[in-house]
Amino acid sequence: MLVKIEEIRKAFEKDISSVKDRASLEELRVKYLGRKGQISSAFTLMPQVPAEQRKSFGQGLNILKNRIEQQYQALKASFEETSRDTGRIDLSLPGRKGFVGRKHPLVAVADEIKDIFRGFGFTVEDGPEIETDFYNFEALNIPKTHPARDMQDTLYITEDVVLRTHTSPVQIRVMQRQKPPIRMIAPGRVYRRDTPDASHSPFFHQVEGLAVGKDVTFADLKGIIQAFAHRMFGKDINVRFRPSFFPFTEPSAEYDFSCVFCRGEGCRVCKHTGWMEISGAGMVHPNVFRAVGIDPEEYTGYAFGMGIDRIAMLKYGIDDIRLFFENDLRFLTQF
Ligand code: 2NL
Repeated sequence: MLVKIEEIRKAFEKDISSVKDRASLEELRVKYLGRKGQISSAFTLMPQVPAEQRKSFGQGLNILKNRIEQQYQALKASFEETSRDTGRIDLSLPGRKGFVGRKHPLVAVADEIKDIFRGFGFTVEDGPEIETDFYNFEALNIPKTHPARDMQDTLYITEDVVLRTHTSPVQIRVMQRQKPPIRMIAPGRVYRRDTPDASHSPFFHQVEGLAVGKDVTFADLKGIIQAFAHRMFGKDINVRFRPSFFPFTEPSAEYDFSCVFCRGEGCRVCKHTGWMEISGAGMVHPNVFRAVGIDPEEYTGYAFGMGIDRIAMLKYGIDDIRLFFENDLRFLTQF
């Protein structure tokens, strides 16, 4: 009958050597250690074993049962260990790509402009997009007869309430509540009554800057605009100022940057002038100071504007402002 034990041992050795996964290991356990498995059924043969062999048969079968148990447990443990990297979850596979959002190009450019001016010691301020006639026009020395006040150009909510046409009202509010020195920018959305085309949109984005102090000069204005151009587009960009007129500045100027595409050589984009118009600037008009209770005999200041949409179009080479507002993912995912 000891031959029977030897048969089970050999069969087990053979079977265990072909176990490749958890399923075949489980089959092995059922076959040898299960309730109706090889070991259990061998024990049921005990009564037929001759009395003198019964003891050693029982002992031999118990030893075999323990060995099978041990080998089974060892193999099971080794499967559990390797399952961490080769089991059902393969951690070496590349992850599934999630949809990650990104900054809208206008937000990216606005953030860049804000960072540059923060570096020059300017604060970043904001204010309401719905303004009264006083903040949007009157305090800025814009006369009642000025074309900007025309229903053709401005979006009116009531006779006295408008969608702001520039971010200047933010500067007016800061000057009302804060004593000079002031160095600030006001970025934000502005509105005009315009029919949309490649270069017009009924809303767009502007940054205005303002510096007020005891002896702020036009040279300071030129220095800041020059330094901004260098930071934004590179050290080889030149800046020029041309005389102009605005009711809220005196003197007033328009300023140009050398073309960011041909770097001033002349190309199709700059119409072979080497220059690109950016916006306007000037020294704050005494009437603006009077409207906010700052003494124009004691203080001077400069102010400037720039279009965020325009700068973003130049930076990325975009030829239609409407692309910024359509939110077509084919456009937005390029940035
Ligand atoms: C432009 C460019 C400009 C200002 C904005 C300003 C603001 C205050 C006082 C004086 Cl509170 N000026 N802003 C000045 C010059 C130009 O924007 O071309 N606007 C028509």
